[in-house]
Amino acid sequence: MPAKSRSRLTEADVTPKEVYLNRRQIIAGAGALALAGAGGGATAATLATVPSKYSGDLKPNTLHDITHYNNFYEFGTAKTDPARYADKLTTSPWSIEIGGLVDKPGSYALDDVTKGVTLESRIYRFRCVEAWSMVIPWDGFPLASLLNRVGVQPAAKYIAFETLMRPSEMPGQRSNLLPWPYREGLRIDEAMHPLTILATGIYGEPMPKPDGAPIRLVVPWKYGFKSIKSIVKITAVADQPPTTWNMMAPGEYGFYSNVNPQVDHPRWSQATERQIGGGLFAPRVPTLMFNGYGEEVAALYAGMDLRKNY
Ligand SMILES: Nc1nc2c(c(=O)[nH]1)N[C@H]1C(S)=C(S)[C@@H](COP(=O)(O)O)O[C@H]1N2
Ligand SMILES: [Mo]
Repeated sequence: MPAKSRSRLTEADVTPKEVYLNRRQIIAGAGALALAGAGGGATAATLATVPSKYSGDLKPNTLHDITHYNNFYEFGTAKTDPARYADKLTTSPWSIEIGGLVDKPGSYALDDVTKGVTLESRIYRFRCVEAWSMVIPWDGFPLASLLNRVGVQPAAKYIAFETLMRPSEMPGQRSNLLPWPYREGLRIDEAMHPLTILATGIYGEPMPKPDGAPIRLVVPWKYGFKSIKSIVKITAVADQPPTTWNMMAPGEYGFYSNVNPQVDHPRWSQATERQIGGGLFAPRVPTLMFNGYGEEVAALYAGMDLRKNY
């Protein structure tokens, strides 16, 4: 289980600006300038968000942890590379090409995607396939609401996503570390599930660049790599789309990649996880089936062999 709050923090405690500022002031002691650089949102307007019933009673990691321990290979493979290099990324203007089997295909400006949308504060567990975890207070909206607006056609069985390809600003893309652009995909019922969000912020501020500004996917019951960052393309398709880590190592990273403590990665156990921010001597904690979201999502996989469909 993720750290339960000793002081009974809930989403109501992290959403208000005062609390957020308190966190920032605490973090400020550890380097306010570095934070502003990495976060990129230090002077931007606070987003208006409403609490969500999906947040539960989780204690979020600090913004410093969330923006300085990242996987974003477009900026390098070290956990600190995104904090060092992502500030160069231009995130405005930004548009998303929405196409494939939809009624209203087109290139949508980010403002049009978010206009009139209510942002919710979703405090989610986040479990990387590398067996570390965090709790992140995302601000976002259901992917389903966007998909419904563009009208997904019945023939569409999957949704495919792509990250920006811009080697001039993303130094990792100058090597062929991964087959760029980074690609991910969901089955249509997973994409439409209310827990699946497009996030545009964290802690009430615009999405920090190391976390996938300006807009990224968050699928909390799956390993972190499914939650693709800095999205520029969303396509409704009939067949299961190719996805980056599955292309790289199909025996290690399946298309589904649901968090599952009973199915080990070929090279390490998935039974437990290390909580980032827990300190050097914090014991590992058990990993939960579907990352603790089984009540909401287990039915999506009824009758499927989760060892085969890992
Ligand atoms: N475009 C892109 N998206 C990505 C990645 C990446 O390298 N590139 N890394 C993934 C992995 S492995 C993880 S664990 C999460 C990390 O999200 P965070 O840095 O916001 O915690 O982003 C995922 N999305
Ligand atoms: Mo990951």
